[in-house]
Amino acid sequence: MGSLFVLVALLGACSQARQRESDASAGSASPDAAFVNGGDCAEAVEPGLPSDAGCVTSASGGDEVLLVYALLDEDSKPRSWRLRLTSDEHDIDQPLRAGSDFSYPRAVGASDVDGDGDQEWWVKVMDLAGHGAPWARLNLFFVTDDALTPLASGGKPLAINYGGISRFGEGAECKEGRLVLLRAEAQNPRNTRWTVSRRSFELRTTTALPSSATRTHS
Ligand SMILES: [Ca+2]
Repeated sequence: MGSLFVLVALLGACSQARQRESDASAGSASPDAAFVNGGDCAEAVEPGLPSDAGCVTSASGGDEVLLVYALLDEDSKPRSWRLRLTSDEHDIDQPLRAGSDFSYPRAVGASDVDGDGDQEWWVKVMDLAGHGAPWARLNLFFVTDDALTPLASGGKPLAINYGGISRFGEGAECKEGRLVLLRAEAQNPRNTRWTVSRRSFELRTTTALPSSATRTHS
């Protein structure tokens, strides 16, 4: 149970067949991102971005491209973050309320979570530390009118955690039109007994409604 598993669950199982294998950045953070949390930002080279933009990551799906980028201060550090979605249909550029001095947001990938044929967008909004391993929190953005709107539950963006070590992991999957948040935890020192919890949500446009919660032991 590791981060590879949960990433596959997020970006594989939630994707429809039309997501192209050739989309180099779909399914993962941009491999060429030349910055680290808390570090200096390289200036943006992508066309159409402000002159003070930097720390750019991208994801693509079909003809759509999502950029996550920062507006930089005079020390090449982020002072705010933005999302930009471009395609034949969309030209959206808006604030992204995420990020801190030690946690820089990134574009992660695209998948059609609700099965309506339109892409939704995974964005890492926070880095977490747990069990000595990197952990991350994602939000899922839907394209609504001329905006990117995060999937929400209880009036807040739904936190979708992923990460893992040999005996504990979190992730998500799509199952029968629902988004399911997963957590698995070993119950003995040899990792031969596990408890897996599943919290299932129905998707109503951009609202995630809790529908069931189960816990199984194996
Ligand atoms: Ca969709």
